[in-house]
Amino acid sequence: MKHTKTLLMSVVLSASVLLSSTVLAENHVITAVGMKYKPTVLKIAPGDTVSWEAMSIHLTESIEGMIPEGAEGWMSKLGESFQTQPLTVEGVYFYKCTPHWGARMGGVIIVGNPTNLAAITASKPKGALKYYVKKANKAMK
Ligand SMILES: [Cu+2]
Repeated sequence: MKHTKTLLMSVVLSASVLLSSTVLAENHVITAVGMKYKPTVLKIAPGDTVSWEAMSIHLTESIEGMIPEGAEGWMSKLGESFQTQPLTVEGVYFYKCTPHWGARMGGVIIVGNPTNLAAITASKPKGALKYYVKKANKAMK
């Protein structure tokens, strides 16, 4: 009897551990407002996903060389309510709305530790990218 109870407890325990790791992965929503993404800087945990809403004339595209090494980039279609795969590689992901990048429409997602931010900052990016790198560093202070 006592053995059965212990066994049951361990089954319940492992089931809840499994469940919590699934439940803890969150989706975070970024909304296009005018020519801006809100929030502009988003901090999430590894394994979380991000989606974009109110995209009407916008899209989201990760910027080549501006995401962590080994991470997969993305590119949505114009107007699409896009959702990323779980972002499992820690670091900083810069993205842009390609048609409105000239108007600086973009943002930054920080997944866990910003492993690649120092190197990106040291590369002295220009223009809109410089603006978002500054924002990312500010968010980490
Ligand atoms: Cu746009």
